[in-house]
Amino acid sequence: MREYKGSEIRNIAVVGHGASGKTSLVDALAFVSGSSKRHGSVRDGTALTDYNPEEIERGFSINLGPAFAEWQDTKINLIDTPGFLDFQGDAIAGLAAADGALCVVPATHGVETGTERMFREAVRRGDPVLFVVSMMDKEHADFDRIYQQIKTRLTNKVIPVEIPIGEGVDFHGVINLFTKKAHQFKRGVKTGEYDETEIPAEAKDQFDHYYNELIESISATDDAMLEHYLEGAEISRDEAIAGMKEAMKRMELFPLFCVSSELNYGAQAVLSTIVELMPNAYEMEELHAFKGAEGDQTVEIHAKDEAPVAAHVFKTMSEPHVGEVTFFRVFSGTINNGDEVYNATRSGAEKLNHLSIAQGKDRIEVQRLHAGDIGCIAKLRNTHTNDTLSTRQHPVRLPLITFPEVQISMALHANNRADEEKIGQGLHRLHDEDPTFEVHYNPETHETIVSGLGERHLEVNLSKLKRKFGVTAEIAKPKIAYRETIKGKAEGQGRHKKQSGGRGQFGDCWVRFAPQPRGAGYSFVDEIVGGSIPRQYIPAVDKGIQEAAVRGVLAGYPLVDFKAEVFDGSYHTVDSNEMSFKMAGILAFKAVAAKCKPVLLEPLDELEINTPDDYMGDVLGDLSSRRGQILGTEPGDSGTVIRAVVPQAELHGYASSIQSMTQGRAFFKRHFKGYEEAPNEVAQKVIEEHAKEKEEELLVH
Ligand SMILES: Nc1nc2c(ncn2[C@@H]2O[C@H](COP(=O)(O)OP(=O)(O)OP(=O)(O)O)[C@@H](O)[C@H]2O)c(=O)[nH]1
Ligand SMILES: [Mg+2]
Repeated sequence: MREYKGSEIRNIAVVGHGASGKTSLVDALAFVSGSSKRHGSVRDGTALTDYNPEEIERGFSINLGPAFAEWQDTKINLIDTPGFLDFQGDAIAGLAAADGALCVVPATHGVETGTERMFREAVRRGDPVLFVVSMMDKEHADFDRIYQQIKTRLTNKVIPVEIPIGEGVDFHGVINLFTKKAHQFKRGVKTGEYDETEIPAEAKDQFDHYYNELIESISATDDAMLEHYLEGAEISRDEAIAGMKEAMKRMELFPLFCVSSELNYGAQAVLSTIVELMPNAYEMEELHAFKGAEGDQTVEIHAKDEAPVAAHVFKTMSEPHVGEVTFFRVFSGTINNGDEVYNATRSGAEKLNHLSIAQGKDRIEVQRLHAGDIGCIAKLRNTHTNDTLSTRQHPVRLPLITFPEVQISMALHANNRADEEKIGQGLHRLHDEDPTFEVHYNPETHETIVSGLGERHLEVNLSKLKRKFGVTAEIAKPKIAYRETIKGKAEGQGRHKKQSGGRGQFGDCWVRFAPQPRGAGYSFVDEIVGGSIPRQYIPAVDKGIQEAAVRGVLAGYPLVDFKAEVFDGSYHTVDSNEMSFKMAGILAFKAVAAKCKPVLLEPLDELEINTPDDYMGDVLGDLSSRRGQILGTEPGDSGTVIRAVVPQAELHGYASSIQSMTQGRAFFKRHFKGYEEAPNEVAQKVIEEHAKEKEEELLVH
């Protein structure tokens, strides 16, 4: 393969709703260009970019998939992205590595929530977007309907540049409005070959209609051209294309194309359009002027071969036998095979042996990557997603990709206790590979908690854990980390006396407990006067109280936010020791805490929910059925933002329930807010459950 300069490269992320035909389109584009030798299919498990066993088994994309198509002296880097919400992290990462997006909308289902979300994300980044209506060969395919839908639901700046000849089973050609030519595909062959013809007579009216609309739209984005047009002058093809390209960069126009990836119809036209209309990596600089950090200084990053190297890691994937593969986008400088680079994020050197580019699962070694290109490398020592590779002289850190926040959490239990360590390592590796998959240990409930974007996301990670690390685990509803506290004051005695043969044990203390404000924790005050307890034993009383407090008095949960004062006691010159005073502390806790009106505290989360207004009523109603307290509502980007505080115990399954309530259009962030007293009926239930568990434990032992 020859070397490509930034001006000869296009970096394109392929985005859209789940099952919209993205993977099939990438396969078709790479195939018709000749860069991929085989026309793969998602259905057969042979698609170029769905090569992971988890993807083949399920028939949808999970990881972003790298591919390329060499076309018209240009290398088009294609990043296939997953459409399902659960794997959105990789779609965001794919966009971050690209300079523009193909937004795929199926001719049958049209615009869905995933289309909307990814289109908005691309626009938010300032990327030019090209719409592709996919699956034109399918029954009920309807180009016009999809065009209107995109117009009303996504943007009224969408404009067809290509129109189909025939639809559904009759789909057999496309008319390009710029070239004013038709491509009539050869029936019975699936390689996308066509005859270029004049516009067929039966399509003339349709052509005229769309052609005028296109030229009018382009002219409207440029004053000089508009004047020209209004004077009745002919707008040339080159003028129209140049105008379109500029308008796309400013997001004033979004062209629309149509294809059938199954038949490879229309794929060549999409490739040519990417070359012609999408900005190259150098041109993108004016749009995505990048800044990085060198120490505390902000530095500009230029897409220039002679500038210092700065490459951003947008994905890592670990595979058995291969190790970790790191995917990066070169934002500036030139990288040569064998170069040593510096990971400024982790302050470590890395050697780039076997510098490669990826075509699906295959890696092709290259000698050099120029500014603007995308590459990959296996077996780096310590480099992870979101790190920047640069040089020791200019240790730059590029801005981080902001990944979506986790939506659900579950407890993970190893099927086999002996596997626990391996599972821990595996989970951390999976997190490195996918930052939206998080792992932490909850010391209060003694559970390993895995969090992600949805149930499917966690399920897939369990499969990866099994395949890559050979260990199995199950997930279950996580335990709630309740706590206890006291509402009243009381005092009492803890007296420990034991006489068993030789030397005895004796410790005796009087303590007073009082509530402290929420979050204040525990404090201990020594009020002993006159040495009724010798100095050296007082810390033991404190220790005893703290140890007993961990197990609470109501339901076995830690008792928090109280003050303990030790104000009297007695001792024995021979039998007293630290151990006996610790026991006295434990006994004092049990005696006194129970008298201080103990109550159960439950953990609460604060939610920030973004919902389209149509679903406001449902979302609010549901929150109140979950004992939610609404803090306020305000207008948001796409509807209303609701802020609410909801007990964690009521939030299990919230992510899926809000998805189904709002047809996947709402999203939320959730973070721990604090503890509050649980209502009586909730507390009673928890206390009863604890009593039952204890009883069962006693029966077992
Ligand atoms: N008839 C027909 N079927 C298609 C076409 N494109 C895709 N399909 C089928 O539609 C289904 C979904 O296609 P994919 O390419 O996997 O869609 P995707 O957008 O990558 O889906 P996710 O990875 O889940 O986001 C598969 O069964 C494809 O075989 C097409 O042009 N014509
Ligand atoms: Mg896919």
